[in-house]
Amino acid sequence: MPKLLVPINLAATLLPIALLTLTTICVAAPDTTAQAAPDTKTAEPQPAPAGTWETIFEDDFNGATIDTKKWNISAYGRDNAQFVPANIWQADGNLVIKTQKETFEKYNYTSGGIESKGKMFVHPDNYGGKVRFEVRAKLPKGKGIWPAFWTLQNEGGWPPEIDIYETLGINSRIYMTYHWKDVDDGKHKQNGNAWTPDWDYSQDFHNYAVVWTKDSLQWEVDGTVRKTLTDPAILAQLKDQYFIIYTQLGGWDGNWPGDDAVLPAYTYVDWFRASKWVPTPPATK
Ligand SMILES: [Ca+2]
Repeated sequence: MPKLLVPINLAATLLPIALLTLTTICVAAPDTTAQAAPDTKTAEPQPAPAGTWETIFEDDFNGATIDTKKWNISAYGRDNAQFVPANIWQADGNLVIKTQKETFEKYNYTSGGIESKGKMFVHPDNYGGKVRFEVRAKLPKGKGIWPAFWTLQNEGGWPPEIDIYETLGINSRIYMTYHWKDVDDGKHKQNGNAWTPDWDYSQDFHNYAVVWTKDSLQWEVDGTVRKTLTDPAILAQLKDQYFIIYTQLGGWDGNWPGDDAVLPAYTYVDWFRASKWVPTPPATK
């Protein structure tokens, strides 16, 4: 590459805001090394291209009622609880999910959830190759409680599945998992990690997100990457994904049976957003 003729202090000033412009300047500068021996060095690492996240779907949960143009309200029994619409509502700018001890048919507990099947779903192929989905939530704690923000195929079938967060009420870990079908025998496989923050997810709101490209899934908590899965072969199973926000009872690692004394428990979700990555066009002269 020709020698950069921009003073270093000026370059440092411009670098964060005009990398692409600088690249243009670099290429256009007079080549004072033309007579030198060929440069056999390997290419320098380049910064990630600049760009912005643009919202595809969002819900700030600030209205008086749940927006059923965006969400279906869950009303089915699953694992240890029946989901009932009465347990989910909006108040004080949040989606609220109540999980309680209450008999409903064969279930001894009720809880609630929303899901966006047929209403809000994404695939990176339809949004420039890179999408991100995120919620800001405050999650309940206590033995037996199992909140999750996760995705399923809009066309139906399982797996695959992306679990952006799951928590078990018995510990402080954030579980981040991908589920898929083995490419050889079709059996369910999963790849999960549990990250333990130095804060308590039940004490405040935190942001939980996944960035999805055809090559990788990247889990973020409060904007920091906590898990990356790079495997295009198994990620190719993902079709359009819709979103589920709910609180279940159960889980693993001894979280069930639960402790009735921690109920009722409340999950709060401040907002949900799905975005697409839009690279900044190269600067032109
Ligand atoms: Ca809100």
